[in-house]
Amino acid sequence: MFNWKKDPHRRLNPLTGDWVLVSPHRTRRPWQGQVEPAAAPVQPEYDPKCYLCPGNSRAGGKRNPAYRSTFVFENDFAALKPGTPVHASNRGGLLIAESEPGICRVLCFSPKHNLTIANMKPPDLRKVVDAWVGQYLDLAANPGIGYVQIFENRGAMMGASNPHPHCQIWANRTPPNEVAREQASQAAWLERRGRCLLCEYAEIESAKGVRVVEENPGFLALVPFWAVWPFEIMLISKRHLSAIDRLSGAGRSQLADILLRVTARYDRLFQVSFPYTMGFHQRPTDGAEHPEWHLHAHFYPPLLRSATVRKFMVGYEMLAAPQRDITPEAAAARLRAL
Ligand code: H2U
Ligand code: ZN
Repeated sequence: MFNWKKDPHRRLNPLTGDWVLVSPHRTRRPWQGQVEPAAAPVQPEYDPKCYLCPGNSRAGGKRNPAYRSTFVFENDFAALKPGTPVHASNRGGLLIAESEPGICRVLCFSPKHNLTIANMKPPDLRKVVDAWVGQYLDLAANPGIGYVQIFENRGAMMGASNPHPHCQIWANRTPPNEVAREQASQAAWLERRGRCLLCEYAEIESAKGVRVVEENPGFLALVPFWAVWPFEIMLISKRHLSAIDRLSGAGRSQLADILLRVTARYDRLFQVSFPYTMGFHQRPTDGAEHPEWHLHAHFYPPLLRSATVRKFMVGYEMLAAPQRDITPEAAAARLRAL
């Protein structure tokens, strides 16, 4: 008899079409590999050397205003530039390239250098949600922008260049790979079943409850059935909304609330400020209605079994398929129990 808790199996991610290998019996193997530094140093509320603190000079030479809430600026080292000349080339169907215009911004969540989402006040985090909506709409109004990716790299382990609470916004012409794959899956599902993929998925998870970690009237936070990262979490809007601009005032506060709950749980898991990459997936900004799109966010945290042992995506994962040991159900149970 097949046992989900013990027997190796693979699970399908219906959003991307990828399979993940689940090997629950491997959790007991010893670890003699790399160990991460235990805890980041305690930060001051204001750091005179921080590029993002109010009133300080940035690396590009510009000076930040004495901001008191959120603050947005154009990334001084933008990966995408608005005036990129048009170009497309194709050699034999193998060497294919095209120019990619876009805009990159940085959004500081708070003037306080030592905060993280997990310890912000709900009304202050609501202002961050309002800023995300404002940026989404502002960038969407640009006819050259087809997709707006909002993401936060939290913690040095995830490559964040600075502990000051902030996120990045990269907006470009073409929906990027992950978004394009999710869009194709959601569109095909809607076409085939006449319903939204994530609406149906959220119903299944709500009814079962085994992978749900947190919820409020607007959002469900769960470890997806197909999670790759050990403590991966997906936030799903309970209502069918294509993007954050469709959230009501209450919906924006519910988003702030679920973000606080999830990040606070993460911080309690290994008693450290939990590193992760988080970002929203939502309706492309090409002007179409996109009924297939269902607003959601992914949290991809690297920690595996303690504050100092992280998951590496190498070896089999680079060459073949992602793999996990602890089951998504076990991960959800641990997060729920905190
Ligand atoms: P990350 O911590 O996720 O790397 O985001 C910080 C961004 O801030 C990064 O993209 C930008 C970097 O280019 N930045 C500036 O635009 N100006 C600065 O003075 C420092 C950092
Ligand atoms: Zn700072």
